[in-house]
Amino acid sequence: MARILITSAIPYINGIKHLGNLVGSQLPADLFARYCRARGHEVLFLCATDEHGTPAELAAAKAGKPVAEYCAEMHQVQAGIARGFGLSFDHFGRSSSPQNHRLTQHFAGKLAENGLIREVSERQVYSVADGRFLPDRYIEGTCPNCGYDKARGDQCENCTKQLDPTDLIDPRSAISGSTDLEVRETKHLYLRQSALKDDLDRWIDSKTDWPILTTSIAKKWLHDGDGLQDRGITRDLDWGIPVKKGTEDWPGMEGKVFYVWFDAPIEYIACAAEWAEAQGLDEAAWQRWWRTDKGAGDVRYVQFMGKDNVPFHTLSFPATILGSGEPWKLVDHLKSFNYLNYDGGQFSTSQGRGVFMDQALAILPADYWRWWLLSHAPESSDSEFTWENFQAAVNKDLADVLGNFVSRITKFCRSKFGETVPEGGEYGPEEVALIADLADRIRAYEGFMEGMEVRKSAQELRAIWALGNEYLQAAAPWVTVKTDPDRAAAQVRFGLNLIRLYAVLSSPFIPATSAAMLEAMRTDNASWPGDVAAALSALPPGHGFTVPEVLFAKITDEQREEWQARFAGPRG
Ligand code: B3M
Ligand code: ZN
Repeated sequence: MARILITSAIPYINGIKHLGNLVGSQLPADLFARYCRARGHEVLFLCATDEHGTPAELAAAKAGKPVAEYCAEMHQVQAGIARGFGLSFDHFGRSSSPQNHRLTQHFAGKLAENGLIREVSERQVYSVADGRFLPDRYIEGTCPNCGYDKARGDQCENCTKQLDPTDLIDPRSAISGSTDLEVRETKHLYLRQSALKDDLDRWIDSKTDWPILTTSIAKKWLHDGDGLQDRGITRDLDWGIPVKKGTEDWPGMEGKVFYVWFDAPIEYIACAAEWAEAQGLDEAAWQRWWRTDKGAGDVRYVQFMGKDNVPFHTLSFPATILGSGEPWKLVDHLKSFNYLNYDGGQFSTSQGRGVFMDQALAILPADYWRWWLLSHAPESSDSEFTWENFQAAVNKDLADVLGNFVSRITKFCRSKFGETVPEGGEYGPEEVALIADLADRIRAYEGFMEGMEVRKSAQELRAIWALGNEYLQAAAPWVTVKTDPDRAAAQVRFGLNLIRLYAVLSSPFIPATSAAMLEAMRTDNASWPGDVAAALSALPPGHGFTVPEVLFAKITDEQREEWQARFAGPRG
């Protein structure tokens, strides 16, 4: 049994996330967390809302609410939707928590003590029309790196380059659209990332098992152009974590807050502290996950995120940790994703384009979405959601293959043997051969799941389901029963045991359906099939079961067309 710390990138508070956000971090993180728990590992799975910075301020202003109130409400909304999708966080925290305030100020203090912070009098964009400085996201313009004309002041969405607002070409205010911008003096703190370049380089080189997508992005920003640049970690905003040196005031920094990307990853740590508090546990309980001097030396830490978040997790956050000089845990494996596109274009929060998490749950149960999204996860390249593809995958994989198998075997048993696992007969060569095939495939499935190869895991699981259908088709107990009822009894017993096995194996992908399958089999034996032969005798003769409701309804052409039309325009 291992101890595994899992974090998903923490979603911005500024609205409900779309399916592209979900599949890029929270959902695959949940898949992995559920799998690790099913294998008996001790897991701490954390996520939170990212509540600071201009996105929060802008969204609160748009909603006409004070920002603290807006964040508290949206946190509840996002938490409810996460539950709806079966995201099994041990804690869903808030980056605005007191724990994160303390830790963020603590890290800043340590970095200053170690000479890694410099104060910079900087010239910053001031909007005359808006009467304020315009930090990062309040400014839009053309990316100096790739020429994209809607780049934001903090990062270009198109090429992922981290930017400073003054880098933008033809800048304009995102609040008013005004181009009447001036550059004025203001004082800020910079994290001397450049001083940590060699440490970061060595650390990334030691991560030989990281996905290429992850290391290539990290290496690019370490070595391209001017290499790793020092980053401003403070902003002229009202909402955020006040700039302090540990618990002490920071002269000259009054009225300023830390930059959202400085405090957001620290929330991964703070979230563990929030979790401990919510569980009534002490400091040691969360520190054993995060401090290598307090027991976290044997923890494996895995992060999940979209590719645009990789530079912050491979460079900025590790710079904070390394620079503190304290024994905090660094990430061991970083799984990153490309983008999911929507029906010939991009999902877009700002343009309301695509399917959002609440809308998805309103039309179909979570498992339909979980299955499609995970089996089409944008791993090696971007992938695309189309309604045709969604309909085809649900109808084939879930309804025809898995659902149909469960329904056929349980209904047939009920009609011939009643609602108990039938007695009589022994497993023969067909069953023994299938056990061997299943064992091979299950070991392959485990390998893919451990390696976080999401699509390959889904393919393997689908193949495992298909083996059951092929078996049933060949065994044909509805024929056998006429001539050899004992043989038919053994076949049906085998089939019913396969349902339990499938429930266990499928639980990371489709947890609600798995639970329904176990309930129908009237068992809470969800133990992982180390010994496949033994697993297929877990339900003994005479064990009662219930024919379940239809597990997956097929999506009709009318439904598909209706949804296609409903989601064609921007979210209303
Ligand atoms: N909130 C960006 C995003 O949701 C950002 C991630 C923070 S991870 C520490 O994609
Ligand atoms: Zn760009």
